[in-house]
Amino acid sequence: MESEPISSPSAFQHLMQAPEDPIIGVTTAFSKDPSPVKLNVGVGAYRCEEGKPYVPQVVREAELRLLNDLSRNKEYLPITGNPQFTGLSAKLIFGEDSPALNQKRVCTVQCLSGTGSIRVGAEFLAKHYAHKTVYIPIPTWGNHPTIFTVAGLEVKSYTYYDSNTRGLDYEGLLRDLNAAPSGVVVLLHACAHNPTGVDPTADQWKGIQKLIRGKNMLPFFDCAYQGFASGNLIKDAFSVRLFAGDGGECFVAQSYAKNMGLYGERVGALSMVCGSESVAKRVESQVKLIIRPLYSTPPIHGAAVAATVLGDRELFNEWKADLQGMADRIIHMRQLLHEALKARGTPGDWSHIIKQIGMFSFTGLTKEQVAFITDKFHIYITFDGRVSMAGLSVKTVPYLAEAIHIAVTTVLE
Ligand code: PLA
Repeated sequence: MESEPISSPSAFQHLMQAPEDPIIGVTTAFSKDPSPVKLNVGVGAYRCEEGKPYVPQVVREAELRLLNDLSRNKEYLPITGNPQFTGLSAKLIFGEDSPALNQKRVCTVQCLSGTGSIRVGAEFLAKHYAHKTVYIPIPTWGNHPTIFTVAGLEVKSYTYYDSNTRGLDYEGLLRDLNAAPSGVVVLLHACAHNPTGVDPTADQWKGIQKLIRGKNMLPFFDCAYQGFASGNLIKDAFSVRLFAGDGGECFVAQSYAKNMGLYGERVGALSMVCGSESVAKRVESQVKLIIRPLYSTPPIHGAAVAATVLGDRELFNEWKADLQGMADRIIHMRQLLHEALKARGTPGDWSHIIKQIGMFSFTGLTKEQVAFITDKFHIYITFDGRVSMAGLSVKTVPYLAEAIHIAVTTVLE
């Protein structure tokens, strides 16, 4: 006979049901939907033309090499991670001939993908930096304010996007950062700004650099899409190299989730460009004290894969070609969606779809229109109207265009 479960009072009775994450929750809802026509363009995850998750061939090759190398073991990595990986990551973002690297002013540590790298950097700043405020763009990736807040920094914002022009509000950005106190931390998206797909031009970056350096602020770059914006790793590192090359200090969080397709492997790095070699050494000793009680040491596998690709000329070249292919496919999806909307005569100017850069299109769809599209068409989009172009294919573009057309023509804004 089965005994009745005993219901005892819980110490957690007072807990409220927490809301789903606005991005990850979209994938959860998508997974539960039984519809055969469902489409997930919420989370930024690259899909191949067949709509399937994509593992680059170089990653498979690197994994095979690692598997066959019987000299490899499973011992703990150092607290700062795989030294081959961190060295190669720093070169990838700062460039082979980077003065900061040559002067040994950079401390790079392996962290848990982009999120973990930003978090470790934020924890470090909350503990050791004189100013406890970070300025983030409006809008920005939804996790940014939370990461900095839980680390103990005060989060303030600066103007970034102009919803009328669907472009950068450069004047607003300069105005807000000018009005901010000297010395504060400023979060910048290195390229392919999420969610807007709007990046400053080279000249605008120089203007931002002048302002930030003039006010002795600390730039903190989130670089989650190197190679995904233009298809070119060097081009996409322009903003970071500009700041790292001017002799000043900056932080850079790198993620290999998107550009190497290593999402769930959690591969990333935090680089702290310091004023001198001796400061960089002390910074490294202190960042270890942050990491050790958090997760002790980072995982081995993903960083070994990335290091194998980055450190082998043949694999590296193959990866570059693959990146170009992924970026080109995304650009093609932009063109197709734009054409499909124009062909339907969908009201509005949709040229921003082809102008925006990177993985996402910030469509301008309202919350209500998104809810309508998800409800009627089983197409999953984040509520801010951001569509992951990397989740589309030649086959699914017309379906999305149709859904957008009907939503825009029937749902009041
Ligand atoms: N920074 C930005 C700007 C991002 O868009 C993301 C991921 C990250 C950092 C962190 O990625 P990582 O920790 O996996 O390296 N943004 C995704 C996924 C792709 C997510 O929200 O977690 C997005 O759909 O916005």
